[in-house]
Amino acid sequence: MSKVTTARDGEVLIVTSDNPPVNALGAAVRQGLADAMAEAKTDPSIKAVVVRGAGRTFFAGADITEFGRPMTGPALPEVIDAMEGSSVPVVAAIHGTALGGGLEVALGAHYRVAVPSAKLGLPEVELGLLPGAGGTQRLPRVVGVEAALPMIVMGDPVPAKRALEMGLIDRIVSEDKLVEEAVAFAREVAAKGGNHPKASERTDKIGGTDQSVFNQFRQTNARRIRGFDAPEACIKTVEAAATLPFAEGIARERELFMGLMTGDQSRAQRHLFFAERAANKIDDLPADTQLLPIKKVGILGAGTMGGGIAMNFLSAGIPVVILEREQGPLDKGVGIIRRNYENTAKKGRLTPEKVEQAMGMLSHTLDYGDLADCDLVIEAVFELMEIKKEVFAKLDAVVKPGAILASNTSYLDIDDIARATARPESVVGMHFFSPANVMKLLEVVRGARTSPAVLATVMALAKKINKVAVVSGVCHGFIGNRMLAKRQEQANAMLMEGAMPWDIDRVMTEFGMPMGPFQMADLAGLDIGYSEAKRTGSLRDVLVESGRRGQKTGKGFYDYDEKRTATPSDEVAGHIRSFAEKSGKPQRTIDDKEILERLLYPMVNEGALILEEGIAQRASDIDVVWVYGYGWPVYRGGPMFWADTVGLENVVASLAAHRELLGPNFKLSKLLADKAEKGQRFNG
Ligand code: 3H9
Repeated sequence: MSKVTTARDGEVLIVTSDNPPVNALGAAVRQGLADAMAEAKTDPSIKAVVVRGAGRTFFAGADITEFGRPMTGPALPEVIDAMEGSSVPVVAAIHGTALGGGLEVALGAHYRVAVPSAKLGLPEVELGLLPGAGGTQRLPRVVGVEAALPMIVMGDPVPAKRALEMGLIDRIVSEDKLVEEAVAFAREVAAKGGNHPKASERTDKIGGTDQSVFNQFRQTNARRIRGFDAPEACIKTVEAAATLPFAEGIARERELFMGLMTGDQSRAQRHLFFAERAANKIDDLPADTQLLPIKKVGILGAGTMGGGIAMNFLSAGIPVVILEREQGPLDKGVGIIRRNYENTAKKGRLTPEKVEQAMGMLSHTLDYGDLADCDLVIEAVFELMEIKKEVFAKLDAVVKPGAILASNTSYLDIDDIARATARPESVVGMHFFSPANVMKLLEVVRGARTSPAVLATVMALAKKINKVAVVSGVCHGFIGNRMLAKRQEQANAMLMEGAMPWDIDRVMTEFGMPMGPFQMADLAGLDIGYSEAKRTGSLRDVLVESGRRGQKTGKGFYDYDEKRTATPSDEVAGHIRSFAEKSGKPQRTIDDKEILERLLYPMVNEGALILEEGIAQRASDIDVVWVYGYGWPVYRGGPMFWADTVGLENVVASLAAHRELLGPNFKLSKLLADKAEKGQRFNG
């Protein structure tokens, strides 16, 4: 059946696209729209056209799966031009999300109506692109440059109400009467006659644009767009809209769009779009797996981690009971949760009612018995196997049968923990990343006996609390921390060969990471895991013992001023030189290229081992872990995708060249070596 059908309501032609799940504008849809416009042109009895989407949404954009492949069918800009050129009025009837090419279609229509719940946006920038079907030229003409910039450059969508205020839509219609009211609107405008507004011909909102707007926008958003190519290209197209005739602006849009489309950044960002969605799928779960109801969640530990975890559920409307051992820490933890919500409200991102709503769903206790009726309990207690086992045995005794018992451990063996219970099938790892109410990643650790229902439930729950979940098998540190350890090993090794922490951190931040390994250590605190009993006299021990415990003490690997600005420390440099001397390693200047390769290629190799061992389901899952859990630059697509772009043969050659320096435990992944030899990639 055709993806686009037409029907008549009197003199109005109703054009309906039905391309589930999101009405992407693939070749067949574009052809169908073009045919419908031809029908309207040739049939004089048609006095107006309404374009709409069947199912859950208006068009959510171009079909991203077609990108990078040869084009078939009419191009989207041609279809949109045909709509705008129609002599009878065209009305876009919007519900769901009019995104990207979808909003560009709507901008090609002469009029737009939307239901109150609709959202409109141009998110192409998140795919490393810019709107390439006239959106960069039409949107500023319809809403003005200042309103268009955040939509095009940051990809911020707007709800229907705001769209009406800014002139992006002409009318809000009833939620359940979209078609009827759109048809009535079409009749109204057809009856009025005259010229119907064409976005491409409007100049009323862009004439006399103050050029300083663009630089101001660049400055305000400098931090968010650092390293990305697409935002600057987006700004340039809006500048073109404000200064050039429409046709020249379109030519500029096309040129910049093609540049981005064929570049590595957009390829990386498109990869992540599909990687994120693939990560939520578990290949070997039976399709008919039933989800368990999660109506109440228990959290053990009201510290930073427990509190952050609790907030995820509260914000999603799921009641939480939080347990601590003593009243003091419990009160403190609950107080911090409230303060976090209130701070968000102060910034205008939450209403005071929502704060009270969330806090109203939080109860707290010192008594394990109060967890009995929870459907899921997550422990966030001290990271020590003995303690975890004790806690799980207790939970197993009091929490109702069938309830899920989850551990937030970042390293420990989930199977070992599960053995402390009589319900290993209900035990799973839920590894949140700090701050847990902010970071998007959730590593879901699948134990040997975790049941399909438990896994599927936790994956679905992750979506509900707005996390990106990735499944990991059991191993020390799971996917993320196991790879991180390899980077840290090399960072430490290079200190003994002549590099300084600031050299290493700089290479990482220039690569696009939010911070390097030593900046990260200072932030976390150098004394994490330090105890006098376990001291080995390492560099880290010496720094801790000289009061350098990290940012919180104003000094760690770096010295910090009161604004927490870091400067390299002479004292630390002195300690490092004396350790390096004692190590007997030859001292040399290590260039940036070697630093980068030695930090990141062993991580890629570890990722390959993780795949080989079946710990991760797919290479793209590893990419998702690193982007959402560790701030790997989105425009580099994650470590495995990045390794593909570098060329796996180059990764293997560099690992071989540095073999001696990688330490006695280094093991080259067979998978990596094989793929390199065959000229293959991890991703596709
Ligand atoms: C563009 O328009 C370029 C133009 O300017 C120029 C052209 C010349 N294409 O996210 P979900 C799939 S660029 C193909 O889980 P939700 C998705 O992979 C585009 N497939 O649902 C998934 O498949 P699967 C600009 C797409 O309800 C399924 O649909 N537009 C597309 O959580 C369900 O998706 C965008 O960037 C697509 N465009 O969220 C919007 N979109 O089931 C991208 C989705 O096999 N899309 N799929 O895993 C979204 O933001 C969300 O999907 C949306 C729904 C909000 C629409």
